[in-house]
Amino acid sequence: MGTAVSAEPERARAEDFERTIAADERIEPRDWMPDAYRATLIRQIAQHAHSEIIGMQPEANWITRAPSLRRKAILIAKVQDEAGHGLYLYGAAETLGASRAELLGKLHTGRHKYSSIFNYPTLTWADVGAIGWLVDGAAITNQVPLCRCSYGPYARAMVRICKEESFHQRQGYELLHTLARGTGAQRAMAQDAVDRWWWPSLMMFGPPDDASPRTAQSMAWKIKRHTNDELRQRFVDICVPQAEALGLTLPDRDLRWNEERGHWDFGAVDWDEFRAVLSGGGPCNEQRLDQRRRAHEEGAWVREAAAAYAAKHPAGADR
Ligand code: FAQ
Repeated sequence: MGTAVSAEPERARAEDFERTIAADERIEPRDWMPDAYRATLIRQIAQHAHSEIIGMQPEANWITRAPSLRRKAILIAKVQDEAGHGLYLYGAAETLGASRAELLGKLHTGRHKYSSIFNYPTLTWADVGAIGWLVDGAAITNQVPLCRCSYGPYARAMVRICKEESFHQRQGYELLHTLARGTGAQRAMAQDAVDRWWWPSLMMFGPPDDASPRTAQSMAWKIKRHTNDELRQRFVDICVPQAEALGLTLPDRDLRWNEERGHWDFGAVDWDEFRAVLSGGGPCNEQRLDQRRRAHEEGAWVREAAAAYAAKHPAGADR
């Protein structure tokens, strides 16, 4: 009897959840949700937030060496935007009951992943352009569908993030466009950057569909709207004509228009490299995490001062 009484509201709440998902409406923080849905969102949003703040490092490497004041100002603004994206995303994860301190702890101890792409080095100024064009381009392709994610706070954070990412993508494209029309050495630098960033950008979409353990359930919950391979293909289709317009080549001999499919065929991604980077063996994994931990430790006094200020001035007290 006792079980029947407590199981009934539980079943009704689960049905309500399923109805909301089926109707393409949003789940909000106070709504009931299955534990696994909550855990999946915390995992994905946290990995995304970590990627934004770790992703500040490769580009920040070029702030002091940007070739003009205008380029420096643009780059500083972009890197600041990435910090803001991290903030919105940690905020969205907090609505699910995961504190920022706990999530950062998991990043710093290697228990949480961040995007594989940020474990590659930025060797030349052209890398800033290649990151904007390809990495932000891949991020937008992946993230625009997340604006329709079933979890309200994540979907709303993504709307603003995508607007900013689209500005980032254009600045990268414009930077490469300038280099591609510059001296022979500048053109060669742009081409070299595209050669190095192309394949890692394709890896950003995650493993192929037949090796992606999370996709089926995340699509059933309408967290993901497309599979990893669908989005990877969309990205390739967008990039090929853009590369042509830039006058740069993509480093893939198998790129060929497939009339029947209406898409570009492309070569095999090196999934061994992807797995190696994910398990800590990329060129910069160690450097990125060391730098992140150091920044966190050096920022301790700022967090303490902010907490002391907040304790003295409770929200709304001075209004
Ligand atoms: N790197 O079954 P799936 C940016 C993990 S933001 C590392 O396919 P899922 C902006 C995956 O988490 C870039 N790990 O998993 C910017 C899972 O791990 P787990 C970040 C990866 O979740 C630009 C396991 O492999 N964007 O760039 C990667 O359904 C410039 C199995 O994979 C987001 O996070 C990878 N590439 O699909 C900032 C977008 N791929 O937890 C600065 C939101 C997969 O089971 C400068 N996230 N994994 O141990 C997503 O859309 C999804 O989580 C996917 C993966 C598509 C990344």
